[in-house]
Amino acid sequence: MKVTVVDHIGIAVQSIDESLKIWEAALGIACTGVEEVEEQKVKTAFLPVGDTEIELLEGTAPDSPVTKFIEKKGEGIHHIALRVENLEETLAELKTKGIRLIDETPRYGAGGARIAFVHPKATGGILLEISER
Ligand code: CMX
Repeated sequence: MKVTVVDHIGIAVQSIDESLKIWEAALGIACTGVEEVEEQKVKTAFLPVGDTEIELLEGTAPDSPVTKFIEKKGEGIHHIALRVENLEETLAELKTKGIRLIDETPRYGAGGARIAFVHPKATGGILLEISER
């Protein structure tokens, strides 16, 4: 497997509109788009910084992973996404190494990426997204 870049850092927020007052208005990082990913029950806002992005995540349902995360831990860093060259190969390799995966096959993520999650229990408490785009 080959990790090429930190694709994005996902931040769980109560309200994207409120958070943009800090990330966009105060810090001057332009938001290039907002997208709802129905399957994940989240609304996402993208704020590119150099080769990577800040991704603001707002839950769209009470059982959204992001809504549940905020209820339990409060707003904050929700996941780190690493981009790889070949997602299927990477997942097969991680499985062989006994790493607990949430997704054994890729699914659709924001921004047209193919993604899969590694369980936080396998990574010392960090929810890891592996993405290919
Ligand atoms: N980071 C670190 N730990 C997390 C976590 C996160 N984002 N979300 C949950 N956890 C921890 C919990 O604190 C809990 O730990 P303890 O057992 O020590 O208390 C454990 O994982 C289980 O959490 P839970 O609240 O019982 O929730 P679930 O097991 O139902 O779900 C998880 C947890 C990670 C499997 C689920 O949130 C998931 O499948 N996430 C992947 C999908 C996702 O997050 N999508 C949103 C982003 C989409 C996008 O970027 O496109």
